[in-house]
Amino acid sequence: MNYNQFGKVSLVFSEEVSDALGVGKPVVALESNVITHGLDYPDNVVTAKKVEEAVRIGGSVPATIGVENGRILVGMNDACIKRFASTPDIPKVNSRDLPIILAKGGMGATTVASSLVAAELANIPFFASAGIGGVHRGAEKSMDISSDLIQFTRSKVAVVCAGAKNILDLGLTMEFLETHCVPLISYKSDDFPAFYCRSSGIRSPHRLDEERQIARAIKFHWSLGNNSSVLITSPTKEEDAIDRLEIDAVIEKAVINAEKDDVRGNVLTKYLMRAVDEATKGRSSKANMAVLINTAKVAGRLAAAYALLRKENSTCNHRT
Ligand code: PSU
Ligand code: MN
Repeated sequence: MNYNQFGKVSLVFSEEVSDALGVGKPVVALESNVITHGLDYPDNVVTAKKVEEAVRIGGSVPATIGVENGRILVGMNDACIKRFASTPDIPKVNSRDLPIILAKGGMGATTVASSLVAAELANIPFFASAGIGGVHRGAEKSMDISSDLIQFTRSKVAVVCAGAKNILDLGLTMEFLETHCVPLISYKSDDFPAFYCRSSGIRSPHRLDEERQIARAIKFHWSLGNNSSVLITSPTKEEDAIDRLEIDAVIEKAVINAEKDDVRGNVLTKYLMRAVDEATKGRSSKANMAVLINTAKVAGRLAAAYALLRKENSTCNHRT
């Protein structure tokens, strides 16, 4: 072991991401847990590439995050995405697990939480994930609150998502965000979305319809001295959405079954998502893909708007 490197985190940038960061082009970080645990092979490869393409269409460069050989990858090429998508048993790595995986020198699929840690280290202020983790139903007893939420209170990264799946307690999830002063902005919608449902039925605290205004709000949050995230939600398109009542009934059954089967801890999220996929006979996986792609496109646009604002501001400051 090279002790000169003791405890030093290695970030391995893809060429595309490194070039983009070098010239100040907007970059959007993406998680890899959705590739390894959210979808099956080979759908996961196809989807991961479509998500990356959607970020590019939005005007930014995608940087899929993962851990390989104890190093943090910032940006994956096609071969790398395929490796993550097809290697069995890559562990799900949240912020708690990250230092241990780095010490072991292994592979790891990063959740929203650990991807934010990596994005911040890599100086990438934008991240996209269709569905964030949140407060689980029954959390008053289980205390199962996703570390994604805790990480939002610690990482200066703007997070674009389609809300969270209704497998969670979305009301409590929003309460948590408010308590911890994490701004929540809903883009072009009044309500907090619930992944493939355009509305969770819960009103969002803020709606903004202009990308530039969202970019300004993000900048203000950090100018005010906050070292935390800003959450931006964007609902899936009307034609791709699933009716909330239909999904709610399925989820309620899945939650009861999870309790019966004694499923808890970090495997619960996957268990519930799979149960919904099965009950809707693949309809939800199709809707799933649409949400992932739409969120990535919106994130690409918002990151571009933010980068433009930052550039204008720095040229303006030079002149004065
Ligand atoms: N929600 C989804 N799809 C996902 C996840 C959440 O709709 O794939 C994944 C993400 O990687 C998220 C993680 O960061 O689950 C949260 O897991 P937990 O609830 O164990 O913190
Ligand atoms: Mn959990």
